[in-house]
Amino acid sequence: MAESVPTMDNSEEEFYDVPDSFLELHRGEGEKTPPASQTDYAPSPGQVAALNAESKASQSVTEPNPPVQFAVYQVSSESLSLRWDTPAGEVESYIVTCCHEGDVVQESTDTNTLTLSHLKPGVCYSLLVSTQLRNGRISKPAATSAKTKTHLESLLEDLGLEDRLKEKLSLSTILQIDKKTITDEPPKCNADLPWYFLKKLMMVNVTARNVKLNSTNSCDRLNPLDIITALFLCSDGFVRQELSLKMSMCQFSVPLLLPNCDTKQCTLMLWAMRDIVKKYRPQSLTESKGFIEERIVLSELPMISFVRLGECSLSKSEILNKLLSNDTFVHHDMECGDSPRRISNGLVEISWYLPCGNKNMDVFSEPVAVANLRGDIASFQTQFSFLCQTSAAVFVFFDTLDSECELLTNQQHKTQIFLVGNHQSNRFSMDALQNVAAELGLTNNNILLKTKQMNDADFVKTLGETVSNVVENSKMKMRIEQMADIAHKLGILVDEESSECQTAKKNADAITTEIQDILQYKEAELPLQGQIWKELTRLEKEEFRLRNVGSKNIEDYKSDLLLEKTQLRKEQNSHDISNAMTCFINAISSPEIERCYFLKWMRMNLDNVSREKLSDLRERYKEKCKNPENKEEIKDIDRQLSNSSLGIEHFFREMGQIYEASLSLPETEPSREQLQHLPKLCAQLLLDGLPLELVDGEASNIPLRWISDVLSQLNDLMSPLNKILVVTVLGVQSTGKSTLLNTMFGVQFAVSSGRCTRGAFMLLIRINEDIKKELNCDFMMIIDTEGLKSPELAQLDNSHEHDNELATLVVGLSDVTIINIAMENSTEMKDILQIVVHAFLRMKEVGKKPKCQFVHQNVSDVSAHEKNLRDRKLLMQQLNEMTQAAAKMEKKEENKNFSDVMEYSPDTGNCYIPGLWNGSPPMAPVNAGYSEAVYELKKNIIHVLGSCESSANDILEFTEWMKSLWNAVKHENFIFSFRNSLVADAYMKLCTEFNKWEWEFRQLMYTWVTDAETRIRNFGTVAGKSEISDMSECVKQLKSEASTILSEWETKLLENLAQGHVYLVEEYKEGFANGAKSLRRQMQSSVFNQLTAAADIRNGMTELEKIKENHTKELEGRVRALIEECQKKNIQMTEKELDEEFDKMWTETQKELSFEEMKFDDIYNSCQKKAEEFTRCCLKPAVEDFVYRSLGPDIIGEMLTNEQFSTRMSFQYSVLLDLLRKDDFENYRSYICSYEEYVKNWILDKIVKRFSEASTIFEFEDRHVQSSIRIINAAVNKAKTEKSANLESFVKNVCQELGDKLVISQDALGAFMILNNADQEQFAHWLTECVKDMAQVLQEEFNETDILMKLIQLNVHPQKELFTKLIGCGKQCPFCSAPCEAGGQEHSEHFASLHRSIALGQYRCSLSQILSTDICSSLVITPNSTFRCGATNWERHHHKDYKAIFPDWKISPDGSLEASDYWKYVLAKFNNKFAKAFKAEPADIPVTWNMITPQQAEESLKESFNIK
Ligand SMILES: Nc1nc2c(ncn2[C@@H]2O[C@H](COP(=O)(O)OP(=O)(O)OP(=O)(O)O)[C@@H](O)[C@H]2O)c(=O)[nH]1
Ligand SMILES: [Mg+2]
Ligand SMILES: [Zn+2]
Ligand SMILES: [Zn+2]
Repeated sequence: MAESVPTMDNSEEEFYDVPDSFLELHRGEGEKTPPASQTDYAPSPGQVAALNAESKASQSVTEPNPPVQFAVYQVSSESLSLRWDTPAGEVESYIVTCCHEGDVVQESTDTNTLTLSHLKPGVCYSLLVSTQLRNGRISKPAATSAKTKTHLESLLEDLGLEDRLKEKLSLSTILQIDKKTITDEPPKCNADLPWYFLKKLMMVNVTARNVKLNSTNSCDRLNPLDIITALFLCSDGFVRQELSLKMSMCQFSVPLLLPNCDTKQCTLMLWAMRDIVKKYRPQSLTESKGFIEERIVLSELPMISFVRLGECSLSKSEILNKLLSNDTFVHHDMECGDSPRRISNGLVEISWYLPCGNKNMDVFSEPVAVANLRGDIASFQTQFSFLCQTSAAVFVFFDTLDSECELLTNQQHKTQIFLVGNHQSNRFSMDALQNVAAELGLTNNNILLKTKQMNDADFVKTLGETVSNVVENSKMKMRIEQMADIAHKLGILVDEESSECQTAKKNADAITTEIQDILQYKEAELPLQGQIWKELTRLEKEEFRLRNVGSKNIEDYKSDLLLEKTQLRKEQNSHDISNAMTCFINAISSPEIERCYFLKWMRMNLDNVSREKLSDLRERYKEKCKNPENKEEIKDIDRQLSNSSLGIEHFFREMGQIYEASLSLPETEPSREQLQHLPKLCAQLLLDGLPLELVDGEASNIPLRWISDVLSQLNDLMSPLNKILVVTVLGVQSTGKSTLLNTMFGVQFAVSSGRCTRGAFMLLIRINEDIKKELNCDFMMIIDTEGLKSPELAQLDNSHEHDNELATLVVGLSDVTIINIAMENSTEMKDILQIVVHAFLRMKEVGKKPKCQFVHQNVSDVSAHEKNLRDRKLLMQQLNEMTQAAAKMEKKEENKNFSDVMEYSPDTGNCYIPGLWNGSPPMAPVNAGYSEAVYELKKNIIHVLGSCESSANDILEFTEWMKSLWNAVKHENFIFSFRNSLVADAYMKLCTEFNKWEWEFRQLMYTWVTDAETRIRNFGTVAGKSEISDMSECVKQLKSEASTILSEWETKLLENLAQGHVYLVEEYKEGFANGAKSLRRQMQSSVFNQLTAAADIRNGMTELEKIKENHTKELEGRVRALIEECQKKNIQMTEKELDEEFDKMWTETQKELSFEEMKFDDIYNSCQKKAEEFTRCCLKPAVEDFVYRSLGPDIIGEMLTNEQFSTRMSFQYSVLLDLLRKDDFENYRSYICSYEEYVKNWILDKIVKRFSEASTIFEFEDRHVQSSIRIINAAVNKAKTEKSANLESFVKNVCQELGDKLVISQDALGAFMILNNADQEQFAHWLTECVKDMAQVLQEEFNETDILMKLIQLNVHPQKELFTKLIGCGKQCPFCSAPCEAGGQEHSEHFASLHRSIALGQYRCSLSQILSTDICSSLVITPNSTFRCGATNWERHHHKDYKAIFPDWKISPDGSLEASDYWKYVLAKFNNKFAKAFKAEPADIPVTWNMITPQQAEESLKESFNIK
């Protein structure tokens, strides 16, 4: 410290008062040093407690004020920065005092900030600041305190890891995909460095340690060792394992003893290293080409340690690197290796030298561990002791030795000490060396000196020989596991001491120590997955494939299969849950950390158990596979491999079987209930990042219920963040697929040297918030698959089918499929491509479009991309050929090129990756080029995923895909069997949408036609408005108007179709578009016809009216004459006389004109009567007519809002469900035998039900009545303003206004017009009144008419319209008569969701008359079943080739086996009645049909029609 000043209790008190609170805090403590103890108020690191910085209000003006807002604003390990605000008064300067345990520093300044430096790290200081005025007076101090950072804290803060000491980094954090993953930006600040290192290391990039900021400021640079130490300190056990594993793959040294410079404790990194497995070939195995594969912490190896005493001019690490010929250790000549180490002194690193069995290459012929202590042994004696007790030899590097070498001489150990000095160092003293050597009893052999004559290479060689010597002769060999005991004795912690880790270990050991013989163990402890599960798989597939149906009746055969399955499930249930499984399930039910430790222990233990046997087998397998001649041997090894492999997947597989079997127990069975939580448990593990087996590669099957339930639980756990994107890898076996995924995503799929991955595994990776939007998903699912076999190998075990199934499944599940190709073997590649292309073709046919990425491995030339242009062309050509072949097989020959199947560009769709190892294993590090190329691929894949047009699938959709893909895969014919509820859903949505658009359009056209008809009917009358005098001209105009509207609509509908959500249903789009076009044509001709018809009628009417008009004129003339005559005669006639006279004349005239009756009786009536007459005779009928014309579309519209009528499918569903509920034979009979009539009645019934009580119809009517009244009133008002000459023209004006909407009978009007001279004003007044009354009368009338009566009177008949709409094309299944449900007007294929027994189509055996139970959806997949009918010219024809006879029908086999339960139930129930009705013998009902309950029937209906 700069300067020591008297402590605070001196007599300077008169200058300043210590604030009360400050005193209070320290009351009772040592008077001399007020802040003697920090414990009771020391703020936590980095925090600052401002104790009191307020000045007292009572201070007089002359009293100096202490500074205000005094605070510490920056803290480092050796400095504190303070600041304060100027108080009132004339301030000259400030005095800052800093003290800790009697050390006091005082500094003065005239600014408002001060940085105190050269402080001690991790110490709490009391801080005071006082103001000094010009007059020399000094204020009371403001006070605070602060703790400087420790070295560790300060480094962690620089790295942005300060919170991670407590809350450790976990795997899910470091593996998540975030923005940094794809941006590839260099680190910008220190806090970027650990992430940068992690990102690179997780991709096993050997450049990971080159962590340098772009800044030139060298004091900013951090030593890589500090970063590594910091990361280990901040990581949990699982991340540490991952770090160690990846570092050792890079051939970096890994921490053996990890120091903590704060606590001075170090920890043995035993757990962290447990995952490292190494393979090598000692000299003894060179001949036999054998090798040893071992978990390195369990290998008994000699360890050679290298330490330094004092300063040393030789670079120990550099020399070691030369010795091991790898960049194993960070040293000062590496990037940032010369930056000062802040926390990594005391670190002991370890690395291994492993021979490859080649004398010329191996530095040491036996494996050896090399340890390296960072820092001076004088400062790290614990570490040094540890090394002395564990190593075969310790090499001590030094420059100077003095007699105080107690450090060396005091050690109690058996290790050999070697002294390594540099003769050239000027501090070197031979005498001291000899003294120490004598003290230690060392011979010359134990002293290595680098002399002037030696260059580095010579020196390294000498060193190497010495080490070799030790290695060959030392008995001191030790497993790292054993070092834990020594660590304990020395007070060194061991990283697996936590109780979670220990309990987990105990649990795992309890299971695995029981394992003696793997095959026997599996049979005893994991019995459900053995032969039973394989047999179940066979039955499941046979249920769909029906290969062995032979001459049996199919439905009986299927029923038998079902019984067999039930029996096997029973057998599974008869096993008690084994001991091992009970332990296993208990252990994975423990809390998260313990569970993770347990699974890791299990994995390692099982690996150890099976390694010995397997690695040898795998190697032999690989060897034999090179030559497929060795068929029998390969087959045998393969079987052995499968028998003796045992991993945790077997335990999960067993769990799945236990669960699935339990589902066949009654729901209330306790043993079933106890297992209900298993899926959730497993879902949790998936979220933890554990790979879960999707396809069991041994049985070649997916336990569908188990996996679906796990995924459904997963969905619940994740919701609402449940969107996923799926990446899959496919390729030839053992071509590094798992390695590729592991490198790409930092994950741990099983990797090995032989055939290793079986089936398919899925794993979840979190997507970080910062790119969720871009990727539109929350998790990425990665699926690793078992290698596809080449056909030669596939023949051996019929695995070709398995390969095909697997490829189809995973391609169908993924958004991006990586196709891994090892270039060197192009025939193999071709065979695999065939499988893959096939899978892609199938996906295209079912509406899913995955993207693909070809990866060519082992291509290291920089010019690869250029050079391989030709290869890419060749690949393209081959892909095209394969597409054609696949298309032919799937009977989809329209696919000619690969690009027809999928979007693929040879340029961007290919990626070249150099070989994995840089050199020859085991000492080869991963090739940086490999890692970089994989990183490019990763970025590319993420980019492709980001631009995926498909909306991200959520977990439930994924599950749906998985189920439907796998069910289709179980069939012989995939495309033809594929049924997916998502596709069905999308199709249904499209139908619903289309129907809505269509209805909107129809409604529009109904209204338009009604209006047009009104216009035509009013044409040429007083109500006619048209300027055109020629009717044909008018019709022409209307037609062109109609065409315009129709065209507009057609365009709009086509646009709607193009924009609508058409993912998955693209193939149907065309059909809908055609439907729209044909609909337009139909509508056009119908509209034109209606217009022409209306015009024809109108023309006829005009003729008639002309005649009538003449007659009326005649009549009117005569009446006038009569009246005139009377007037002339001046005869006062009574009313009666007049009537008589009038009647006389009337009869005469009528006779003359033969004209029908006309009423003139109210000629003289009042305006009121006239108005009433006009209303009753002209307006009311017109309004009534208007209402009835409008009601039809209203009713249809209302009915269509009902789900049942929205699409043909939901209509069928509703009818069938209704039948089931009614449970009445006659209804079924009527539905089956007179389908159309039944459906018509059903619809009518629904309409009547809907409108008989509801007020809806009244609302419709009233709406139209009211709107009519509104326009009538408006017309009257308008006419009033027009000042008509007489009542006739007034009425004409009114009628003309109404002409657009109402058709007023010309007859009635003509009659009304005669002799009318009422007063207009009065008339108008009364008219308005009458119209009001009319509304009421109409409403009453409507109310009295029942719906059936109304329906008859409507112009548009809802029941007919609905029927036409819902019956669709009207086609029925040629086998079972199930009605077609395809949407759209013109569909290319008819289909029905639910087929039925052909018994219901009255099919029977011609001999026995027994009804046939066969169902057409089964018949079409039955190998040998045949039919004959008119269409085949009564020739026999295979059902499965029905397409040749009925090309426009698509009869899908049942998606699930339960789908046809509905009709099975019906036939079983009414068998006798049907037989009687059909005059046949009852069908032989298969046993299982009788067990179907009405609930199951209903379920099956829901499933078939995809109703949730
Ligand atoms: N020489 C070399 N070896 C590699 C390369 N990629 C992977 N390997 C090694 O090949 C072996 C098999 O790798 P895996 O990743 O298990 O191969 P896989 O394709 O997943 O194998 P299966 O799942 O059994 O079909 C491992 O020992 C890898 O280390 C490479 O590019 N070059
Ligand atoms: Mg693999
Ligand atoms: Zn059918
Ligand atoms: Zn159809």
